[in-house]
Amino acid sequence: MAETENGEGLLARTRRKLVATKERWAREGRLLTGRPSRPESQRLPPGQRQVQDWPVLDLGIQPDVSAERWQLTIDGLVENPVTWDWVAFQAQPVFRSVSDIHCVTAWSRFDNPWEGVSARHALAVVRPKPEARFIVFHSYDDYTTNLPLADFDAADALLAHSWQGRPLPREHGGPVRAVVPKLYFWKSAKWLRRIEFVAEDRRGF
Ligand SMILES: Nc1nc2c(c(=O)[nH]1)N[C@H]1C(S)=C(S)[C@@H](COP(=O)(O)O)O[C@H]1N2
Ligand SMILES: [Mo]
Repeated sequence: MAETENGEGLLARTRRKLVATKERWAREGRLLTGRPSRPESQRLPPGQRQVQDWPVLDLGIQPDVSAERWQLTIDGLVENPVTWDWVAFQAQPVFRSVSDIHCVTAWSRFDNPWEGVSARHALAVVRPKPEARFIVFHSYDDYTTNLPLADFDAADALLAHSWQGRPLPREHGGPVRAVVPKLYFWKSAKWLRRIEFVAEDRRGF
């Protein structure tokens, strides 16, 4: 592989650029909205445009994680850390919910039917310790994002493997992504690999 003068490989350089992009999105998102939560008063928040298609937003790296190779670890400040492979994940109770997507780049998509494992079931399994206040999603493309545990602990939040009755396509985060409808979509990590419970807020993307 081509190396630059300082020995940094092409892949590392690409990744660094992509990470900078994501950090910029996160800053812009904060500027736009002030906070990751979207206003709950109107179905279409101010400045948002409703779309019928489903735009793809990521770093341009869409990791090819087959269901056979995929694993999700839920750990950190929990009583019962778990690692679920595909078979174990599928053995959890089935959960379905329909919710709207709001991206800080100003598009919204209404009525998305999701299927997967509910956030509340995952929480019941791992049992967060009292000092756990935030969670960090870690993804297979090295994306990380942090959110208050209270926002994940919502009746409509889930770890989704299907959308509109079909397996979640790779570009939208398959095999499994987080869906936290209460927050803008950049908090809904695609290609989910790990959910870490932490005491303090941490800068993610
Ligand atoms: N792993 C990972 N998750 C991610 C992202 C990403 O780049 N990597 N982008 C975020 C952003 S900014 C948005 S708007 C949504 C986009 O999801 P979509 O491509 O399925 O529309 O995923 C979020 N989750
Ligand atoms: Mo986004």
